[in-house]
Amino acid sequence: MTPDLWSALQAQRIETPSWGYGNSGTRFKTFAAPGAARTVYEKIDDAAEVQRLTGIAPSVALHIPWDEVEDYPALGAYARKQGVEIGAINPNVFQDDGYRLGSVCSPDEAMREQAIVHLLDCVAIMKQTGSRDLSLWFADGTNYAGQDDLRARKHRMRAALKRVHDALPENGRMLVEYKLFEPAFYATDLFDWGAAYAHCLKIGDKAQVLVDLGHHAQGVNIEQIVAFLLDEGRLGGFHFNARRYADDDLIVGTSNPFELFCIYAELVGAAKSTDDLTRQTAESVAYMIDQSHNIEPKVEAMLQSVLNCQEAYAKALLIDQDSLKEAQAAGDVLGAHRVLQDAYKTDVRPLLMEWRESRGLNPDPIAAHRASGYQQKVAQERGTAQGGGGYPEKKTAQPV
Ligand code: PSV
Ligand code: MN
Ligand code: MN
Repeated sequence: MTPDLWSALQAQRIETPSWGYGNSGTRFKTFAAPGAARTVYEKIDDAAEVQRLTGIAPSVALHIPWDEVEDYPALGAYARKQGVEIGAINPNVFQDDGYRLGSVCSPDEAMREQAIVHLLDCVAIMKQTGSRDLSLWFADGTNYAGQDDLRARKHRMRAALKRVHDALPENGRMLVEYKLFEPAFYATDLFDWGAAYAHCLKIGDKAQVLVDLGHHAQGVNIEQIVAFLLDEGRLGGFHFNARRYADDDLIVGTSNPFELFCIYAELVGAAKSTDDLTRQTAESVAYMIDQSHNIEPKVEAMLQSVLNCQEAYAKALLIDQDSLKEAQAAGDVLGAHRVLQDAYKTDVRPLLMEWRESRGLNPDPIAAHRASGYQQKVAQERGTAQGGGGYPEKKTAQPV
């Protein structure tokens, strides 16, 4: 293994989401899992278990108010004691009854203000937790043509984003997430990367686009979006997960391993770019998982996701960049493709085992987790909590 490859693996980071450790489900049923985290402290404990075993998941994203506490510096200290940091802050402007017609895009000015106040409260929390990123996802949209004025809603979104942007801390960023549909089924206010990007451009330098792998139409080339945003200096981060149909939030890389590899290939390429903006953008990307589990054991599922990201990244690092450029310049269509395939088809598992051993980690984190008794221990201590903890109401509605 070359020193470059070794240090790149050493520097890889994946942030796990607090909401992935609590009970969550579909709108038909939430299956209560023995040992599922019930509080933000237990979510941090689980995130710390993932970090202990993988060594590349040193932070956990919070969702407010699900993870609300009185004293954030104390929560940060608790997290650090367990071995992780508090990462991105995710506001929640989609669960209050008043948000029936939207939050920052609602036709009701009072609701817009309520949403903006919550977003600003979350900026204040970032300052206490030392978080760099505010991750913004809005459920705003409409269900029927004519329901609301689409241009007026765009203006309301712009005004809200601008206010929040201007309140961000010096080195803070807002990551603007888009999603094709759901819960709105006619129009979503931030419906695709172009809409998010256009807002970011007008709002300011601290606004960047967040790409959630589950938020696109079938067949969309996500790696091309990634390449475009990297080149424009506006790729802020990822929410990694896997999907087959809609926003399935499944374990990363399970149904889309080649897509995940191609995304990492773009990031590796951009990190080597001679263009300063592209390179710096690639270096600042926030790699986060956005996943929620209905039937899977939660910590093990998160481990699997982190490890799949590591494998995809390791493969992308193996791409022979010189041969790739040569084949591309020569117009060698399949030669160039085979350079990618060579890397993709390499079994990197032995290499990653070697890397883990060199860091004093168990070469097989999943087996180590299973053998550790962690799951049995938390099941005993925490019992089987009914209902939420992750997506307490959002994904736990009664069957329709
Ligand atoms: C809803 O689609 C969602 O899954 C978004 O991806 C957010 O990032 C996440 O919930 C947390 O609010
Ligand atoms: Mn997301
Ligand atoms: Mn989502």
